[in-house]
Amino acid sequence: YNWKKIKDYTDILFEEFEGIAKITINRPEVYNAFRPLTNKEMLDAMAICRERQDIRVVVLTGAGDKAFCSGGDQHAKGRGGYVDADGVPRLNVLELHHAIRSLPKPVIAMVNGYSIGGGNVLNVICDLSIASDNARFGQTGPKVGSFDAGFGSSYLARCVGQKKAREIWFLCRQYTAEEALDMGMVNKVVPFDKLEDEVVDWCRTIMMRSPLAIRMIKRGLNAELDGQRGLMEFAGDATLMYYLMDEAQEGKNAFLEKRDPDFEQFPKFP
Ligand code: 2NE
Repeated sequence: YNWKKIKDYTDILFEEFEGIAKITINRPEVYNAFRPLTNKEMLDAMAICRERQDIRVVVLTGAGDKAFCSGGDQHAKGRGGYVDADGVPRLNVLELHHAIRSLPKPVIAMVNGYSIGGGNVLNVICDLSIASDNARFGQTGPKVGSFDAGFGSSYLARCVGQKKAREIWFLCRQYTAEEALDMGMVNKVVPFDKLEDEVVDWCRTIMMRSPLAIRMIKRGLNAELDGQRGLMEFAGDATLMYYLMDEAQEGKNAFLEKRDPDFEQFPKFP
């Protein structure tokens, strides 16, 4: 595939091909663990994906054949969070969780190896997950002094069920790609050398579907878990669609023309 660079970063690669944006965590020496800078760069890339109308699907992956992402970089973990050059402890991966859920376009995890700790939380939060047969999944928090009781637990439980989610977090074991498939943590498993082909194929199929319909489905599925914030985003898109209608234009025009609006002319559906 003819991936073209969108922007230069330190910790990630950001490329595009035929409407697909690919964000690759590029820290193979630490199995693609993230530090605050990595998350800051992924957030910047996600913001570009949101703005650019020609980007229809986003793929998240890791560099190399060993790991998708091994979670927070343990070398950067200080007191109170992960620490970069500025010395401030942060947990800004949570902002990335929100960006993935809030992006009105599908985000697909292309899981090319270990999907561990906060890395597996990213896999879980993506809308769809396609894994290579060498991938291994698991949470490590209670073993290494961490936990994600947010989407990393609640949405995981929506995917695999409450009992399995508790097992995954309480025991901190690893699971094969086939086990992850069986429990609903990924959508499909393919041989490693077919992984990108499969993901591009899924992206191409999605891009033949109605973007607005997919956007509303994502909003609706999110809203169930996201409470008032989810409803706000669902409602925001309802407003977007209302603004596309003559009825909304009439209200604005009447104000600007200093007359009463004529809403009688519009259909009232049963
Ligand atoms: C991923 C795993 C299971 C791989 O094991 P193995 O034996 O195949 O490889 P190895 O030798 O452990 O790792 C290869 C290199 O990558 C580094 C290692 O230190 C090693 O480097 P060298 O010693 O050869 O120089 N590496 C791997 N993961 C790293 C990490 N997360 N940070 C820094 N360096 C890392 C095995 O490596 C593993 O279990 N990794 C740790 C996974 C982990 O516990 N992640 C953090 C969980 S907490 C978290 O992510 C989190 C959260 O729970 C809530 C909010 C935010 C974050």
